[in-house]
Amino acid sequence: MIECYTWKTSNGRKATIMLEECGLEYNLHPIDIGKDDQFTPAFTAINPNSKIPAIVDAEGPDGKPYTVIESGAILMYLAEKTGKFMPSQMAARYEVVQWLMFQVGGVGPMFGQVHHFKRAAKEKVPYGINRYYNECVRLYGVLNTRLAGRDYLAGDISIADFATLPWVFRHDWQEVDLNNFPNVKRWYDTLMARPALAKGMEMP
Ligand SMILES: N[C@@H](CCC(=O)N[C@@H](CS)C(=O)NCC(=O)O)C(=O)O
Repeated sequence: MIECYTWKTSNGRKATIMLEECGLEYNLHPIDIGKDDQFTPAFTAINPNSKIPAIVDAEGPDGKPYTVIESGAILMYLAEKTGKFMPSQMAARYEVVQWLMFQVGGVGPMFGQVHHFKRAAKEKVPYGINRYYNECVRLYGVLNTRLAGRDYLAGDISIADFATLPWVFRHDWQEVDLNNFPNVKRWYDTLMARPALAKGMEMP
């Protein structure tokens, strides 16, 4: 059994999407980051970085409980555990890893800053809003080009798609019109129509 500590955020949803898509059994532990649950001693014992998501796999690699923090690492761990959503052939696998890293190092942090400056910041900071919004729109353009003539980001559907989807889900928060990125929109609609993925989005 897997214990999943998460909340209804873009990073948090990656874990439940993957658990649902893999058909794994798990117990959901909501960590309400709005109420600072991430700073409790019980949770920091699991993730000393005080961020969701995190999982604890009772049947880890050596048959012992194993903790995984960082959403990208959780996706890779579950892909390796199940043999799903990441190819074994090296070139294909690294294509998935590249687009996973593109999300973890680019889409996540930049889109996250757009959310902050447009929605959360107590003062309106035009420099911050413009800087991150422009980078966000640029990244949508990269995704749109990548998805031209492709169903998914890297070969078959993979953890790269599961990592990116919950960030694109917030296009309204980013004030980005998906109609301006038709390949992203097609990809987004295809993924959102998957029952397991939709359940993973709802779970936290
Ligand atoms: N690099 C981390 C980032 C995780 C992260 O930023 N999680 C946010 C929610 S999306 C969080 O826990 N925020 C609570 C806080 O910063 O106090 C990952 O990918 O798992």
